[in-house]
Amino acid sequence: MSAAAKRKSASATTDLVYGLGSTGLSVARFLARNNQVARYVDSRAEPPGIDDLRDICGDAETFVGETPKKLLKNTSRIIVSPGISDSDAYLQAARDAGIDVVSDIELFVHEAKAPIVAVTGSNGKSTVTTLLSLMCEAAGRKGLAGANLGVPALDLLDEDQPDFYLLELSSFQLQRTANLPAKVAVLLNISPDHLDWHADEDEYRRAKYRIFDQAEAAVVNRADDEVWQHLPKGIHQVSFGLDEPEAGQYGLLEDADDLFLARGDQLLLSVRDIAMVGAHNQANALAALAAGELIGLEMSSMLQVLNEFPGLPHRMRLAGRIAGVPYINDSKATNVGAAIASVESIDGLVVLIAGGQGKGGDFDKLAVSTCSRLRAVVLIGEDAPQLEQAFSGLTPTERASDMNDAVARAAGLAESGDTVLLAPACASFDQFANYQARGDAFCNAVEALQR
Ligand code: UMA
Ligand code: ADP
Repeated sequence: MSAAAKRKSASATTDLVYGLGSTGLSVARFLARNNQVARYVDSRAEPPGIDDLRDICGDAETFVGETPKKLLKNTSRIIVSPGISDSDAYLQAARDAGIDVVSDIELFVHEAKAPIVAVTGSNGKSTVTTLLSLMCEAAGRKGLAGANLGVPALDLLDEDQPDFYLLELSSFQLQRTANLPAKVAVLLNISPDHLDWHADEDEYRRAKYRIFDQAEAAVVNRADDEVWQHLPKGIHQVSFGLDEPEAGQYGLLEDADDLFLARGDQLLLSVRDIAMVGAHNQANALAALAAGELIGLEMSSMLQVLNEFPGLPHRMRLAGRIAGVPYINDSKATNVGAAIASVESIDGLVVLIAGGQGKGGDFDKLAVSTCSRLRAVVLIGEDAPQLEQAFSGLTPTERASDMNDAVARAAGLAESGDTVLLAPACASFDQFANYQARGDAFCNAVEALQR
Protein backbone atom coordinates (compact mmCIF):
# COMPACT_ATOMS: atom_id res chain seq x y z
CA MET A 1 0.00 0.00 0.00
CA SER A 2 1.50 3.33 -0.95
CA ALA A 3 -1.04 5.79 0.46
CA ALA A 4 -2.72 4.98 3.75
CA ALA A 5 -4.23 8.34 4.40
CA LYS A 6 -4.58 10.99 1.80
CA ARG A 7 -6.68 13.76 3.17
CA LYS A 8 -5.44 16.86 1.47
CA SER A 9 -3.78 17.28 -1.83
CA ALA A 10 -0.83 19.64 -1.46
CA SER A 11 0.32 20.02 -5.03
CA ALA A 12 2.49 23.04 -4.18
CA THR A 13 6.12 22.51 -3.21
CA THR A 14 6.39 21.72 0.50
CA ASP A 15 8.60 20.08 3.09
CA LEU A 16 8.48 16.32 3.34
CA VAL A 17 8.87 14.88 6.82
CA TYR A 18 10.40 11.39 6.61
CA GLY A 19 9.94 9.18 9.69
CA LEU A 20 7.03 9.19 12.11
CA GLY A 21 8.74 8.37 15.38
CA SER A 22 9.42 10.89 18.13
CA THR A 23 11.46 13.16 15.83
CA GLY A 24 8.85 13.22 13.05
CA LEU A 25 6.10 14.09 15.53
CA SER A 26 8.18 16.90 17.04
CA VAL A 27 8.70 18.28 13.52
CA ALA A 28 4.93 18.05 12.92
CA ARG A 29 4.22 19.98 16.16
CA PHE A 30 6.82 22.59 15.23
CA LEU A 31 5.44 23.10 11.71
CA ALA A 32 1.86 23.19 13.05
CA ARG A 33 2.84 25.89 15.59
CA ASN A 34 4.23 27.88 12.66
CA ASN A 35 1.22 27.20 10.40
CA GLN A 36 3.36 25.39 7.86
CA VAL A 37 2.01 22.58 5.69
CA ALA A 38 4.11 19.47 5.01
CA ARG A 39 3.75 15.94 3.72
CA TYR A 40 4.53 13.02 5.99
CA VAL A 41 6.00 9.67 4.99
CA ASP A 42 7.17 6.54 6.78
CA SER A 43 8.36 3.34 5.19
CA ARG A 44 6.63 1.18 7.80
CA ALA A 45 3.07 0.11 7.04
CA GLU A 46 1.95 1.00 10.55
CA PRO A 47 4.35 3.58 11.97
CA PRO A 48 4.08 4.16 15.71
CA GLY A 49 3.29 7.89 15.42
CA ILE A 50 0.44 7.81 12.89
CA ASP A 51 -2.41 8.40 15.37
CA ASP A 52 -0.54 11.20 17.12
CA LEU A 53 0.13 12.80 13.75
CA ARG A 54 -3.60 12.89 13.05
CA ASP A 55 -4.12 14.73 16.35
CA ILE A 56 -1.41 17.28 15.47
CA CYS A 57 -2.33 17.95 11.83
CA GLY A 58 -5.26 15.78 10.83
CA ASP A 59 -5.48 17.12 7.29
CA ALA A 60 -1.83 16.58 6.36
CA GLU A 61 -1.07 14.41 3.35
CA THR A 62 0.44 11.19 4.72
CA PHE A 63 2.02 8.18 3.02
CA VAL A 64 3.01 4.96 4.71
CA GLY A 65 4.62 1.84 3.29
CA GLU A 66 6.27 2.39 -0.06
CA THR A 67 6.77 6.11 -0.66
CA PRO A 68 5.84 7.29 -4.18
CA LYS A 69 8.91 8.70 -5.98
CA LYS A 70 6.70 11.28 -7.75
CA LEU A 71 6.34 13.07 -4.41
CA LEU A 72 9.88 14.30 -4.82
CA LYS A 73 8.72 16.55 -7.67
CA ASN A 74 6.80 18.72 -5.20
CA THR A 75 9.30 18.54 -2.37
CA SER A 76 11.47 21.50 -1.45
CA ARG A 77 13.27 19.87 1.48
CA ILE A 78 13.25 16.56 3.37
CA ILE A 79 13.34 16.73 7.17
CA VAL A 80 14.49 13.25 8.04
CA SER A 81 14.50 11.26 11.29
CA PRO A 82 17.95 10.28 12.56
CA GLY A 83 17.32 6.52 12.44
CA ILE A 84 16.94 6.55 8.65
CA SER A 85 20.34 5.94 7.13
CA ASP A 86 21.85 7.97 4.29
CA SER A 87 21.95 4.79 2.21
CA ASP A 88 18.11 4.76 2.18
CA ALA A 89 17.02 4.62 -1.47
CA TYR A 90 14.44 7.40 -1.10
CA LEU A 91 17.00 9.79 0.40
CA GLN A 92 19.45 8.93 -2.35
CA ALA A 93 16.83 9.67 -4.99
CA ALA A 94 16.08 12.99 -3.24
CA ARG A 95 19.75 13.98 -3.22
CA ASP A 96 20.08 13.03 -6.88
CA ALA A 97 17.16 15.36 -7.55
CA GLY A 98 19.01 18.18 -5.74
CA ILE A 99 16.64 18.25 -2.76
CA ASP A 100 18.06 19.33 0.62
CA VAL A 101 18.02 16.64 3.31
CA VAL A 102 18.21 18.12 6.82
CA SER A 103 17.84 17.08 10.44
CA ASP A 104 15.42 18.45 13.01
CA ILE A 105 18.50 19.94 14.70
CA GLU A 106 19.04 22.21 11.70
CA LEU A 107 15.52 23.60 12.18
CA PHE A 108 16.03 23.91 15.93
CA VAL A 109 19.28 25.85 15.64
CA HIS A 110 17.62 28.33 13.31
CA GLU A 111 14.96 29.17 15.92
CA ALA A 112 16.81 28.80 19.24
CA LYS A 113 17.39 32.10 21.06
CA ALA A 114 19.44 30.83 24.04
CA PRO A 115 23.07 29.63 23.86
CA ILE A 116 23.56 25.96 23.02
CA VAL A 117 25.83 23.47 24.75
CA ALA A 118 26.19 20.50 22.39
CA VAL A 119 27.41 17.14 23.66
CA THR A 120 28.44 14.18 21.55
CA GLY A 121 30.65 11.07 21.82
CA SER A 122 30.26 7.34 21.35
CA ASN A 123 29.59 6.87 25.07
CA GLY A 124 28.69 9.05 28.04
CA LYS A 125 26.52 11.61 26.18
CA SER A 126 23.38 11.13 28.29
CA THR A 127 25.37 11.10 31.52
CA VAL A 128 27.20 14.34 30.72
CA THR A 129 24.12 16.10 29.36
CA THR A 130 22.21 15.13 32.51
CA LEU A 131 25.09 16.25 34.74
CA LEU A 132 25.07 19.63 32.98
CA SER A 133 21.34 19.94 33.46
CA LEU A 134 21.65 19.18 37.18
CA MET A 135 24.64 21.53 37.46
CA CYS A 136 22.64 24.37 35.88
CA GLU A 137 19.81 23.73 38.34
CA ALA A 138 22.21 23.66 41.33
CA ALA A 139 23.75 26.93 40.14
CA GLY A 140 20.33 28.59 39.78
CA ARG A 141 20.36 28.65 35.97
CA LYS A 142 17.77 27.09 33.67
CA GLY A 143 19.25 24.46 31.35
CA LEU A 144 16.79 22.65 29.06
CA ALA A 145 18.14 19.24 28.05
CA GLY A 146 17.02 17.17 25.06
CA ALA A 147 17.59 16.06 21.43
CA ASN A 148 18.96 12.47 21.29
CA LEU A 149 18.23 12.32 25.03
CA GLY A 150 14.56 12.42 26.07
CA VAL A 151 12.68 15.41 24.64
CA PRO A 152 13.25 15.94 20.88
CA ALA A 153 15.02 19.26 20.24
CA LEU A 154 12.11 21.04 18.51
CA ASP A 155 9.81 20.36 21.47
CA LEU A 156 12.22 22.32 23.69
CA LEU A 157 11.23 25.45 21.73
CA ASP A 158 7.69 25.14 23.07
CA GLU A 159 8.89 25.80 26.63
CA ASP A 160 9.88 29.11 28.25
CA GLN A 161 13.25 30.27 27.00
CA PRO A 162 16.02 28.84 29.20
CA ASP A 163 19.47 30.22 29.98
CA PHE A 164 20.98 27.34 27.99
CA TYR A 165 19.88 24.57 25.68
CA LEU A 166 21.77 21.38 26.48
CA LEU A 167 21.69 19.13 23.42
CA GLU A 168 22.81 15.52 23.32
CA LEU A 169 23.62 14.90 19.66
CA SER A 170 24.13 11.59 17.87
CA SER A 171 26.37 11.07 14.85
CA PHE A 172 23.18 10.67 12.80
CA GLN A 173 21.96 14.11 13.81
CA LEU A 174 25.37 15.76 13.36
CA GLN A 175 25.87 14.29 9.90
CA ARG A 176 22.80 16.16 8.65
CA THR A 177 23.31 19.43 10.50
CA ALA A 178 25.26 22.02 8.53
CA ASN A 179 24.81 24.90 10.99
CA LEU A 180 25.53 24.46 14.67
CA PRO A 181 26.88 27.61 16.31
CA ALA A 182 27.22 26.07 19.78
CA LYS A 183 28.55 28.18 22.63
CA VAL A 184 30.30 25.05 23.88
CA ALA A 185 30.82 21.81 21.92
CA VAL A 186 31.81 18.71 23.90
CA LEU A 187 33.25 15.58 22.26
CA LEU A 188 33.63 12.88 24.91
CA ASN A 189 35.24 9.98 23.05
CA ILE A 190 35.01 8.06 19.80
CA SER A 191 34.96 4.28 19.46
CA PRO A 192 33.34 2.34 16.62
CA ASP A 193 29.54 2.29 16.80
CA HIS A 194 26.57 2.47 14.44
CA LEU A 195 28.50 0.89 11.58
CA ASP A 196 25.16 -0.49 10.42
CA TRP A 197 24.14 3.14 9.63
CA HIS A 198 27.38 4.86 8.66
CA ALA A 199 29.23 3.91 5.47
CA ASP A 200 32.42 3.27 7.48
CA GLU A 201 34.24 4.25 10.66
CA ASP A 202 35.81 7.27 9.01
CA GLU A 203 32.40 8.71 8.13
CA TYR A 204 31.25 8.09 11.72
CA ARG A 205 34.28 9.96 13.15
CA ARG A 206 33.85 12.85 10.71
CA ALA A 207 30.20 13.21 11.75
CA LYS A 208 31.29 13.53 15.39
CA TYR A 209 33.99 16.11 14.63
CA ARG A 210 31.43 18.33 12.87
CA ILE A 211 30.27 19.42 16.32
CA PHE A 212 33.24 21.84 16.49
CA ASP A 213 32.81 23.49 13.08
CA GLN A 214 31.06 26.67 14.25
CA ALA A 215 31.50 26.39 18.01
CA GLU A 216 32.84 29.20 20.20
CA ALA A 217 34.61 26.81 22.58
CA ALA A 218 35.50 23.11 22.54
CA VAL A 219 35.79 20.55 25.34
CA VAL A 220 38.10 17.81 24.09
CA ASN A 221 39.42 14.48 25.36
CA ARG A 222 43.22 14.48 25.62
CA ALA A 223 43.24 10.73 24.94
CA ASP A 224 41.94 11.31 21.38
CA ASP A 225 45.10 11.92 19.33
CA GLU A 226 43.15 12.90 16.23
CA VAL A 227 40.83 15.49 17.72
CA TRP A 228 43.32 18.37 17.40
CA GLN A 229 43.32 18.09 13.61
CA HIS A 230 39.59 18.69 13.55
CA LEU A 231 39.39 21.84 15.67
CA PRO A 232 38.81 25.08 13.80
CA LYS A 233 41.76 27.49 14.03
CA GLY A 234 41.66 29.79 17.04
CA ILE A 235 38.77 28.03 18.83
CA HIS A 236 38.97 28.29 22.63
CA GLN A 237 39.58 24.79 24.01
CA VAL A 238 39.59 23.11 27.39
CA SER A 239 40.73 19.50 27.64
CA PHE A 240 39.90 16.70 30.05
CA GLY A 241 41.50 13.31 30.68
CA LEU A 242 42.35 10.76 33.31
CA ASP A 243 45.95 12.00 33.53
CA GLU A 244 47.51 15.04 35.28
CA PRO A 245 46.12 18.27 33.87
CA GLU A 246 48.10 21.31 32.78
CA ALA A 247 47.06 24.76 34.01
CA GLY A 248 43.41 25.49 33.19
CA GLN A 249 42.71 21.91 32.02
CA TYR A 250 40.81 19.11 33.81
CA GLY A 251 42.25 15.79 34.97
CA LEU A 252 43.20 13.63 37.95
CA LEU A 253 45.84 14.42 40.61
CA GLU A 254 47.15 12.23 43.41
CA ASP A 255 47.58 13.70 46.84
CA ALA A 256 48.25 11.88 50.12
CA ASP A 257 47.26 8.48 48.66
CA ASP A 258 43.98 9.88 47.44
CA LEU A 259 42.97 10.64 43.85
CA PHE A 260 41.23 13.92 43.05
CA LEU A 261 39.38 15.53 40.20
CA ALA A 262 41.52 18.57 39.48
CA ARG A 263 41.68 21.78 37.45
CA GLY A 264 45.36 22.44 36.81
CA ASP A 265 46.98 21.98 40.22
CA GLN A 266 43.78 22.80 42.10
CA LEU A 267 42.23 19.75 43.84
CA LEU A 268 38.45 19.76 43.40
CA LEU A 269 36.91 16.55 44.75
CA SER A 270 38.19 13.13 45.86
CA VAL A 271 37.08 10.50 43.36
CA ARG A 272 35.73 8.58 46.38
CA ASP A 273 33.20 11.39 46.81
CA ILE A 274 31.78 11.00 43.29
CA ALA A 275 28.46 9.19 43.60
CA MET A 276 28.74 7.60 40.11
CA VAL A 277 30.76 4.39 39.72
CA GLY A 278 33.75 3.79 37.44
CA ALA A 279 36.73 5.53 35.83
CA HIS A 280 34.69 6.37 32.73
CA ASN A 281 32.35 8.39 34.95
CA GLN A 282 35.35 10.32 36.30
CA ALA A 283 36.03 11.29 32.68
CA ASN A 284 32.37 12.26 32.28
CA ALA A 285 32.52 14.33 35.48
CA LEU A 286 35.63 16.18 34.24
CA ALA A 287 34.05 16.90 30.85
CA ALA A 288 30.91 18.27 32.54
CA LEU A 289 33.02 20.49 34.82
CA ALA A 290 34.93 21.87 31.82
CA ALA A 291 31.69 22.64 29.93
CA GLY A 292 30.09 24.04 33.09
CA GLU A 293 33.03 26.39 33.60
CA LEU A 294 32.73 27.61 30.01
CA ILE A 295 29.09 28.63 30.58
CA GLY A 296 29.92 30.28 33.90
CA LEU A 297 28.51 27.80 36.42
CA GLU A 298 29.79 28.05 39.96
CA MET A 299 32.32 25.31 40.85
CA SER A 300 30.84 24.50 44.29
CA SER A 301 27.37 23.86 42.79
CA MET A 302 28.86 21.57 40.15
CA LEU A 303 30.84 19.57 42.71
CA GLN A 304 27.75 19.15 44.86
CA VAL A 305 26.01 17.49 41.90
CA LEU A 306 28.93 15.08 41.39
CA ASN A 307 28.75 14.22 45.07
CA GLU A 308 25.03 13.38 44.91
CA PHE A 309 24.07 12.10 41.43
CA PRO A 310 24.28 8.27 41.32
CA GLY A 311 24.07 8.06 37.53
CA LEU A 312 21.20 7.38 35.12
CA PRO A 313 19.20 4.14 35.34
CA HIS A 314 20.72 1.11 33.54
CA ARG A 315 24.23 2.63 33.62
CA MET A 316 26.53 0.94 36.16
CA ARG A 317 23.75 0.64 38.75
CA LEU A 318 23.82 -1.97 41.52
CA ALA A 319 20.91 -4.39 40.98
CA GLY A 320 21.56 -6.40 44.16
CA ARG A 321 23.96 -8.75 45.94
CA ILE A 322 23.79 -12.53 46.07
CA ALA A 323 26.14 -14.34 48.46
CA GLY A 324 28.16 -11.13 48.76
CA VAL A 325 28.63 -10.83 44.96
CA PRO A 326 27.45 -7.51 43.49
CA TYR A 327 25.29 -7.65 40.33
CA ILE A 328 25.73 -4.50 38.22
CA ASN A 329 23.28 -3.41 35.54
CA ASP A 330 25.00 -1.59 32.66
CA SER A 331 22.42 -2.52 30.02
CA LYS A 332 23.15 0.81 28.27
CA ALA A 333 26.62 -0.51 27.36
CA THR A 334 25.33 -1.22 23.85
CA ASN A 335 28.65 -1.08 21.99
CA VAL A 336 32.10 -2.59 22.37
CA GLY A 337 33.75 0.62 23.66
CA ALA A 338 31.18 1.02 26.43
CA ALA A 339 31.45 -2.63 27.50
CA ILE A 340 35.26 -2.41 27.69
CA ALA A 341 35.05 0.78 29.82
CA SER A 342 32.51 -0.88 32.04
CA VAL A 343 34.59 -4.07 32.66
CA GLU A 344 37.72 -1.95 33.26
CA SER A 345 35.96 0.11 35.90
CA ILE A 346 35.46 -2.91 38.19
CA ASP A 347 37.99 -4.18 40.76
CA GLY A 348 38.32 -7.97 40.95
CA LEU A 349 37.21 -10.55 38.39
CA VAL A 350 34.01 -10.11 36.41
CA VAL A 351 31.43 -12.60 35.20
CA LEU A 352 30.20 -10.74 32.13
CA ILE A 353 26.76 -11.13 30.59
CA ALA A 354 26.97 -9.98 26.97
CA GLY A 355 25.22 -10.40 23.63
CA GLY A 356 22.23 -9.27 21.61
CA GLN A 357 22.39 -7.55 18.22
CA GLY A 358 25.93 -6.37 17.40
CA LYS A 359 26.29 -2.92 15.87
CA GLY A 360 29.33 -3.60 13.72
CA GLY A 361 31.78 -3.31 16.64
CA ASP A 362 34.89 -5.47 16.95
CA PHE A 363 34.15 -8.40 19.30
CA ASP A 364 37.78 -9.56 19.05
CA LYS A 365 38.82 -6.24 20.56
CA LEU A 366 36.31 -6.73 23.38
CA ALA A 367 37.68 -10.21 24.11
CA VAL A 368 41.36 -9.25 23.97
CA SER A 369 40.94 -6.06 26.03
CA THR A 370 38.87 -7.62 28.79
CA CYS A 371 39.96 -11.28 29.08
CA SER A 372 42.47 -10.71 31.89
CA ARG A 373 39.68 -9.24 34.02
CA LEU A 374 37.05 -11.88 33.29
CA ARG A 375 36.20 -15.09 35.15
CA ALA A 376 33.73 -16.11 32.45
CA VAL A 377 31.29 -14.76 29.87
CA VAL A 378 27.62 -15.74 29.68
CA LEU A 379 26.22 -15.12 26.21
CA ILE A 380 22.69 -14.17 25.19
CA GLY A 381 20.93 -13.21 21.98
CA GLU A 382 21.41 -13.27 18.25
CA ASP A 383 25.15 -12.59 18.12
CA ALA A 384 26.12 -15.10 20.84
CA PRO A 385 27.95 -17.32 18.27
CA GLN A 386 30.15 -14.41 17.09
CA LEU A 387 30.99 -13.47 20.68
CA GLU A 388 31.70 -17.09 21.55
CA GLN A 389 34.19 -17.24 18.69
CA ALA A 390 35.87 -14.00 19.80
CA PHE A 391 36.36 -15.24 23.39
CA SER A 392 37.39 -18.74 22.30
CA GLY A 393 40.77 -19.67 23.86
CA LEU A 394 40.74 -16.52 26.04
CA THR A 395 37.82 -16.79 28.48
CA PRO A 396 35.38 -19.62 29.30
CA THR A 397 31.94 -18.97 27.82
CA GLU A 398 28.46 -20.37 28.39
CA ARG A 399 25.35 -19.78 26.30
CA ALA A 400 22.09 -18.87 28.02
CA SER A 401 18.59 -19.18 26.61
CA ASP A 402 17.28 -15.94 28.17
CA MET A 403 18.09 -13.38 30.86
CA ASN A 404 16.86 -15.53 33.75
CA ASP A 405 19.06 -18.38 32.56
CA ALA A 406 21.99 -15.95 32.09
CA VAL A 407 21.76 -14.60 35.63
CA ALA A 408 21.39 -18.12 37.09
CA ARG A 409 24.48 -19.27 35.14
CA ALA A 410 26.44 -16.18 36.21
CA ALA A 411 25.53 -16.90 39.84
CA GLY A 412 26.89 -20.42 39.43
CA LEU A 413 30.18 -19.13 37.95
CA ALA A 414 30.87 -16.17 40.28
CA GLU A 415 33.25 -16.67 43.19
CA SER A 416 33.70 -14.56 46.30
CA GLY A 417 35.21 -11.15 45.39
CA ASP A 418 33.83 -11.30 41.80
CA THR A 419 31.23 -9.01 40.25
CA VAL A 420 28.47 -10.07 37.87
CA LEU A 421 28.12 -7.40 35.18
CA LEU A 422 25.50 -6.97 32.46
CA ALA A 423 27.36 -4.97 29.77
CA PRO A 424 26.09 -6.52 26.53
CA ALA A 425 28.20 -4.64 23.90
CA CYS A 426 25.12 -5.07 21.67
CA ALA A 427 21.71 -3.56 20.99
CA SER A 428 18.79 -5.28 22.71
CA PHE A 429 16.17 -5.37 19.95
CA ASP A 430 16.48 -9.11 19.15
CA GLN A 431 15.15 -10.04 22.61
CA PHE A 432 13.75 -6.89 24.24
CA ALA A 433 11.80 -3.74 23.38
CA ASN A 434 14.84 -1.63 24.32
CA TYR A 435 17.86 -1.48 26.65
CA GLN A 436 15.63 -0.43 29.57
CA ALA A 437 13.54 -3.61 29.24
CA ARG A 438 16.76 -5.66 29.09
CA GLY A 439 18.07 -3.94 32.25
CA ASP A 440 14.73 -4.52 33.99
CA ALA A 441 14.83 -8.21 33.05
CA PHE A 442 18.32 -8.44 34.59
CA CYS A 443 17.20 -6.68 37.81
CA ASN A 444 14.11 -8.93 38.06
CA ALA A 445 16.22 -12.06 37.58
CA VAL A 446 18.63 -10.90 40.31
CA GLU A 447 15.73 -10.13 42.64
CA ALA A 448 14.18 -13.56 41.99
CA LEU A 449 17.48 -15.28 42.86
CA GLN A 450 17.74 -13.27 46.09
CA ARG A 451 14.45 -14.64 47.36
N1 UMA B 1 11.75 4.79 9.53
C1 UMA B 1 11.44 4.72 8.20
N2 UMA B 1 12.33 4.09 7.39
C2 UMA B 1 13.48 3.55 7.86
C3 UMA B 1 13.79 3.62 9.22
C4 UMA B 1 12.87 4.25 10.04
O1 UMA B 1 10.42 5.21 7.76
O2 UMA B 1 14.26 3.00 7.06
C5 UMA B 1 10.78 5.43 10.40
C6 UMA B 1 10.28 4.43 11.40
O3 UMA B 1 9.23 3.73 10.88
C7 UMA B 1 9.88 5.30 12.55
C8 UMA B 1 10.75 6.50 12.39
O4 UMA B 1 11.37 6.46 11.13
O5 UMA B 1 8.54 5.66 12.50
C9 UMA B 1 11.73 6.39 13.52
O6 UMA B 1 12.72 7.25 13.38
P1 UMA B 1 14.00 7.12 14.30
O7 UMA B 1 14.55 5.74 14.28
O8 UMA B 1 14.90 8.22 13.93
O9 UMA B 1 13.41 7.28 15.76
P2 UMA B 1 12.82 8.48 16.56
O10 UMA B 1 11.68 7.94 17.32
O11 UMA B 1 12.59 9.69 15.76
O12 UMA B 1 14.03 8.71 17.62
C10 UMA B 1 15.17 9.48 17.25
C11 UMA B 1 16.41 8.85 17.86
N3 UMA B 1 16.54 7.48 17.34
C12 UMA B 1 17.62 7.14 16.63
O13 UMA B 1 18.53 7.90 16.37
C13 UMA B 1 17.66 5.71 16.16
C14 UMA B 1 16.28 8.83 19.36
O14 UMA B 1 17.52 8.38 19.92
C15 UMA B 1 16.06 10.25 19.87
O15 UMA B 1 15.85 10.23 21.27
C16 UMA B 1 14.85 10.86 19.17
O16 UMA B 1 15.03 10.80 17.73
C17 UMA B 1 14.65 12.33 19.54
O17 UMA B 1 15.72 13.12 19.11
C18 UMA B 1 17.49 7.03 20.43
C19 UMA B 1 18.72 6.30 19.95
O18 UMA B 1 18.75 5.08 20.03
C20 UMA B 1 17.54 7.11 21.94
N4 UMA B 1 19.75 7.01 19.46
C21 UMA B 1 21.00 6.40 19.06
C22 UMA B 1 21.88 6.14 20.27
O19 UMA B 1 21.72 6.84 21.29
O20 UMA B 1 22.77 5.26 20.16
C23 UMA B 1 21.74 7.35 18.12
P1 ADP C 1 25.31 7.58 25.58
O1 ADP C 1 24.22 8.56 25.79
O2 ADP C 1 26.47 8.15 24.79
O3 ADP C 1 24.87 6.24 25.11
P2 ADP C 1 25.39 7.03 28.46
O4 ADP C 1 25.76 8.14 29.37
O5 ADP C 1 23.98 6.65 28.35
O6 ADP C 1 26.01 7.35 27.02
O7 ADP C 1 26.26 5.75 28.84
C1 ADP C 1 26.08 4.56 28.09
C2 ADP C 1 27.11 3.53 28.46
O8 ADP C 1 28.39 3.91 27.98
C3 ADP C 1 27.28 3.36 29.95
O9 ADP C 1 26.36 2.44 30.43
C4 ADP C 1 28.72 2.88 30.08
O10 ADP C 1 28.80 1.51 29.83
C5 ADP C 1 29.42 3.57 28.90
N1 ADP C 1 30.11 4.85 29.20
C6 ADP C 1 29.60 5.94 29.82
N2 ADP C 1 30.49 6.94 29.83
C7 ADP C 1 31.59 6.48 29.17
C8 ADP C 1 32.86 7.06 28.82
N3 ADP C 1 33.18 8.31 29.16
N4 ADP C 1 33.76 6.27 28.15
C9 ADP C 1 33.45 5.00 27.79
N5 ADP C 1 32.27 4.40 28.10
C10 ADP C 1 31.35 5.14 28.77
